[in-house]
Amino acid sequence: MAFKPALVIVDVQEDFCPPNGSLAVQGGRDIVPSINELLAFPFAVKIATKDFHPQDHISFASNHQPPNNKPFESTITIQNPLNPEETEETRLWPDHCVQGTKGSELVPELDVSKVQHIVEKGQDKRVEMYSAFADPFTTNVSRSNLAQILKDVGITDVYVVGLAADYCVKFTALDSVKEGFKTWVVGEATKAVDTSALPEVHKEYEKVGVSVIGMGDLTKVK
Ligand code: VGL
Ligand code: ZN
Repeated sequence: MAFKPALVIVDVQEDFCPPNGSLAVQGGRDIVPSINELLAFPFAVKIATKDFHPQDHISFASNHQPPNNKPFESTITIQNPLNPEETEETRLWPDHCVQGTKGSELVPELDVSKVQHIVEKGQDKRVEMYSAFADPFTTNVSRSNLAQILKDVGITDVYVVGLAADYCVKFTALDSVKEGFKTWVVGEATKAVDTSALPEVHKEYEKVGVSVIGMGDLTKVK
């Protein structure tokens, strides 16, 4: 198959960026110049994703009872709504990226004029969905149209950038492999909630064949 690359820009939204984001990732805004550089490259398709939650989303600490409702600290067990025997342990967060709020907007520095599709995710209040493709349950409860967009264009290779490296970027890259795409993460165009988690993330990438590359390693695309 001929090389046909896509750029997937994950969740570069106000709530994930300093100074005012409710779930600000340190240095989150600093990756935007690199992403804009990538947006000038001839990818076959360029997509931006948005975490896009209802106010009553299960991942918000504010929707749970004390004492197990501390943002960044508490974890809860989520049951697959379609199969109660399947469960998932997940972390609680401050309210973030609520549909219709300023915090849910893509940051204005991002050159969205070069993006062809905006994919929203995380709308189902019952499940956490870090991946821009689907929630983590075996019988997916919620799927976005991302896989369909990429398959319709005949994409072979997916380049993932954005926020956050240890959550939505990670799970989007891992699902991209599952969907059959050769998958690359541009390290300089991501930032992590917890930098100390990155060695473990990179090990998971190695296991499934995701390659972490630098801005200088995109000669195939250019
Ligand atoms: C994300 C935490 C909660 C992300 C989304 O975009 O990485 N992290 N929701
Ligand atoms: Zn979220």
